[in-house]
Amino acid sequence: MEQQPAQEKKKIIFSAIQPSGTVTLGNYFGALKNWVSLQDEYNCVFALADLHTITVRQDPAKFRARIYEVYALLLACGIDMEKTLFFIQSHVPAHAQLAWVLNCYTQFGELSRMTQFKDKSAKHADNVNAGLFTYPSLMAADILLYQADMVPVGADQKQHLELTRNIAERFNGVYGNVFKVPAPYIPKVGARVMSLQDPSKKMSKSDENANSYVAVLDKPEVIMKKFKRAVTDSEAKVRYAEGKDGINNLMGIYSAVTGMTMEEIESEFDGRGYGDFKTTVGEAVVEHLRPIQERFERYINDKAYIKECCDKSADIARRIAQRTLDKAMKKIGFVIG
Ligand code: ATP
Ligand code: LTN
Repeated sequence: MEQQPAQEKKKIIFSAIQPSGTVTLGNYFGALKNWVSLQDEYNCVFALADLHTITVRQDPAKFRARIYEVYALLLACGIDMEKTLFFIQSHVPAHAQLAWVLNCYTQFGELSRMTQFKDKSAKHADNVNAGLFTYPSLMAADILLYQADMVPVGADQKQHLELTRNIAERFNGVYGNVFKVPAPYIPKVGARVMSLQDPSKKMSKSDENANSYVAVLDKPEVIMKKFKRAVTDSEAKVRYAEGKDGINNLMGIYSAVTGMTMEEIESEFDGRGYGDFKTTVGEAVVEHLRPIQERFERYINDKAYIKECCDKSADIARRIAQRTLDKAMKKIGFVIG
């Protein structure tokens, strides 16, 4: 048998989150918790995708505060600056530059087929801007600049990743091997958290009804209140079954927090009512989030530290990204200064 090289090179993972609202339990269990667990096995590159966020109009003061908030929260969740590159997208100009280049290798028809574009333009009919339309080329630039092997994304972003692969293959087809073609990363355990008010919809930070989501930074009493108000059904039996979306969702959350299986949860609540169940789930979530909230308080009150983390990681990201940008531009025929 062939011997493995002593130092197998770690694969590169890229992902990003937008500072577009308060981070929810859905973002946490669906994405962030998974990011944290990937940091040992992979070379992780994570970005705060602030350039993407202005495709929807933002209030400047709130936007600025939200960028710091989400950055500090990710550190509090366990993103480790010693292992991982975690930077703010707009601090690395190559993202916008490569996005422009890739726009010229992306077809109008391809962008028109993106379901997120169709959904968001219906939702913000008064502001269907060109950025909303070319959002996927910027996302492709994010990923391709770091030669990422894999990209963990939720179902809603799969189509964008597929387009990224097509753009990369098209570019490579013309100019040779410039970009690594990234694969989707399917997490071993992935939780899809549904809205507490309408469990047929995913929990979403942009939902107008704040009772439909639990924010990672919600105060304990708010979390308890939201769980108490969660929509259930009239059977009054804690069991995982079709047609019991509300209870299934609460069981999913409880399972994500405690690591218990559905069967274990069913037997814990055998003979107990929904009120009791909701209180237990709420308390478990509060306890799970408590250390994250405590760490968040420390980080958010230490702006100097946050700034230092952003600056350091942006320096490194700029170097890596520039290398790929130069390579791509040289191939096209640009004169590199
Ligand atoms: P918006 O409401 O603005 O669309 P969002 O809450 O859906 O925002 P995104 O910023 O689009 O969140 O997603 C960030 C990450 O969180 C993505 O990887 C996405 O797949 C994941 N995610 C978002 N909502 C959920 C959810 N309810 N369950 C599991 N994962 C989720
Ligand atoms: N569009 C993504 C955020 C995002 C992203 C990326 C995810 C921006 N660039 C690159 C993966 C890879 C979202 O809104 N969830």
